[in-house]
Order: sequence, then structure tokens, then C-alpha cells
Amino acid sequence: MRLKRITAPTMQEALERVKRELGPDAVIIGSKTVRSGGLFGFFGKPKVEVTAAVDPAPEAAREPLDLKSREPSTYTQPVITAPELQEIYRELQGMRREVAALVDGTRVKSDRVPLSGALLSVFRRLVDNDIEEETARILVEEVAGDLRQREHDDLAKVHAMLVNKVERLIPVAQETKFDKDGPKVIAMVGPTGVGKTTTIAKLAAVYALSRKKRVALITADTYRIAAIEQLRTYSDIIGVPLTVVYSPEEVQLAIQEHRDADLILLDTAGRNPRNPARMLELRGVIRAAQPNEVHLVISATTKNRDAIEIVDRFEQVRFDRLLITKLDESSTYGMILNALVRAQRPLSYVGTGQDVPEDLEYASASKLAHMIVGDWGSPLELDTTHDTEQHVGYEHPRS
Ligand SMILES: Nc1nc2c(ncn2[C@@H]2O[C@H](COP(=O)(O)OP(=O)(O)OP(=O)(O)O)[C@@H](O)[C@H]2O)c(=O)[nH]1
Ligand SMILES: [Mg+2]
Repeated sequence: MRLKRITAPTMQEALERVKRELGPDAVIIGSKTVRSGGLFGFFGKPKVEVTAAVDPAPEAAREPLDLKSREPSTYTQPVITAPELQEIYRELQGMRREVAALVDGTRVKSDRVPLSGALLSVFRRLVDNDIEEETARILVEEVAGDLRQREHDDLAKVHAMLVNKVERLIPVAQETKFDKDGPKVIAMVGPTGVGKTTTIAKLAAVYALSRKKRVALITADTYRIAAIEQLRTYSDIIGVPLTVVYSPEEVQLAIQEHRDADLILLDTAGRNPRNPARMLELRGVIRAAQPNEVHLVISATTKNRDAIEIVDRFEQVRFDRLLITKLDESSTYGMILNALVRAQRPLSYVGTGQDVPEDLEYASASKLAHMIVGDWGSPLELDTTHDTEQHVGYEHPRS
């Protein structure tokens, strides 16, 4: 039996290659989704890996049967001719292929659910922590592949590996570097009420007061009178200038006006990502400002599906970093991983409360990975459907 492993972007393409390379008699004996390229092979595109087997062609396929040479010697006229026999053989081969394809269809599905026992419980815990099922499955499958079978129940080991893998999936943006070529312009965009203005106030305070940088604020949020007042209050307290702009042209003028600053923070109006007209306005502001960095601000309390939609819809505006606020208000953090996987942009800061400026931190991949995986303080409920082995309660590896 000849075995061959084939990787292709889709199952259909993989099957076509199997047919081409191994012939129509090949039987699929396994398939799985693999990822390559991208960060840790994870941000790369999923591919299908198919293992196929083919038997050397039976003699019948190579040479016509010599029925005449067979016993009994009294044989005079064959009931069936060699060409007819060949035809029947071909028909049988065709049926065999169809059956193989049917079996393969079921196999592909069941291969996608190889988790059982401890690993299934771990998978469920990740999904409970709001990690998308597909991501959770890939993570657990990767951990399972890296560990020996008997280590799958060692939850301390599984937890540590998962944290490590999640950590490697969290790209963190480099800190803004200042140079003498003019100010760095950082813009905040995002849905309404996520903490854009508060985060700008926190950054302004940190850079102006602690780092002694020349900071200027620009707000394009003239949508609500209160929004201007909110930022003006911060600018007065921190002691940095604020310019209010009413059009994309005015944004350019304001940036010009503050050309001696080290850092210009541009606040924008919160936008409902489902409102195309408002999103276009915002795009106009960002295009005019040409910021060095655009941070898409998302609250950690956002539902998974909404976070994905926000990421997708803000693509048209432009963003190069994700900034997560209200970490303190959420009890699960899987959404952060989902948004990162979707956005494929690094994380910049995380907001951890309402206090200006102390409740702002640089994103830490390790800290977030622990939060996303969860600390599994309580023993996991083991799934015993497929695995009846007794399980010992899990102790958190850090405790
Ligand atoms: N708990 C918590 N609250 C926050 C955080 N960041 C901002 N907030 C609060 O969220 C509310 C909205 O904050 P804003 O900064 O006005 O939000 P925004 O995105 O500028 O809102 P719009 O300009 O109206 O779109 C305020 O009550 C903030 O104090 C955070 O990290 N944690
Ligand atoms: Mg605001």
C-alpha cells in the first residue's frame, strides 16, 4: 500500500490532487485542517491535509484474463469474454470509488471532532471563556499534538501549554517612538462609548506630565456638545492645547498648527459601524489627518459577533492597532483573542478602569494570555462520554 499526504487550500482541491497523483483508486484514510504561514502558523490560512492510500493495481487491471487456460479442460466456449470481464471490473472499481467517497465524507466530519476526555473539557472551558469554537479547537488540537497521549489528562501541563500558545498569538505593538521629523499623530476610532476620549486623556496625561512630551489634542467629535466639553476639561487639567475641527480640511490645518508638538492625539466621534454615512465621514477625517497610528478601540464587554463586525467594518476607515478598554468590566476575555485573530493587527494598550491616567496599561501578551485561557481555579468537569478514566481535580499551575 502506498501512502501519500497532500495539503491543499480546500478539501475539493485536495481530493482532486489525490485523484491526479494517486489515481482514481486511492482511498482517503484521514484528513485534518492545518495552518501554515502567519504568526505561529495560526494567523496563516487554514489548509486541508489529506492522507490517501492506494493499493498497487491488481493483476486483473494489467492483463486481460486468459480464461481459456483455466480448468476444466473440457472448456470450449467462455461464458463471459475477457473484454466483458474487464468492463465488469471497471464498474466494480467505480462503485468502490463512490463508496470510498461516501465513507470519506463521514470521516472528514468525525475527524474534526477528535477531542474527548480531558481535552474535550478543556475545549469547553475555552469556549466558555468566549473563545470562538474554531480557535479553541485549533488551540486544543495543537496542544494535543505537542503532548504525548498520556499527558492529555495532565491539566497543569495542558494549561501551561495553552497559555503559552495563546501568548504567542497576541502581537503587541511597539511603543510610539518620537523623532525630530515632526509630531507623531495618533488617532482613536471606534464605536460609541467605548472609551476613546478617556483613553486620549490618559495618554495625554502620561506623555505630558510623566514623560514631559509636548502634547496637543485635536477633536473631530463635534457631534455632541458634551464631547467637546469632556475633552476640554481634560486639556485644561493636564495643561495641553485643544483644537476643535469641523471638517477634514480643518484637521489638516490643526495638525499644521501643532507641528511643534511631539505628540498629537486625535479624538473622533464614536460611530455605529452599521451606519455607512457616518463611517464615510470618519474615513474622510482619517484620510485628511494621515495619522502615524490609528487605534481601533473596542470594549472588552463587546459580544463576540459584534466585535468581529466592528473589526470588519472599521477596515474601510483604517486602523493599525487594536486597543481594548473596560477590561475591568468583563469576566471573560476570549473576545480579545477573536478580535485579534480577525483583525491581524497588534494590540497597543488596555484600559482597566475609569481613572485618568492610572487605568491604562501597555498590552502584555503574557498577562492577557492568562486572562484569556482563564485560571481554571475550579476543577474541570470532565466529559466522560468517550473517556471513563477517573480524573484528579485541577490545580492552577501558578498556585
Ligand atoms: N470601567 C471602565 N470604564 C471606562 C474605561 N474607559 C472608559 N470608560 C468609561 O466609559 C464611558 C465612556 O467613555 P468615553 O471616553 O466618553 O467613550 P468614547 O468612546 O469617547 O464615547 P463617544 O465619544 O461618545 O463615542 C465613560 O464613563 C468612561 O469613564 C475603562 O477602561 N474601564
Ligand atoms: Mg468620545
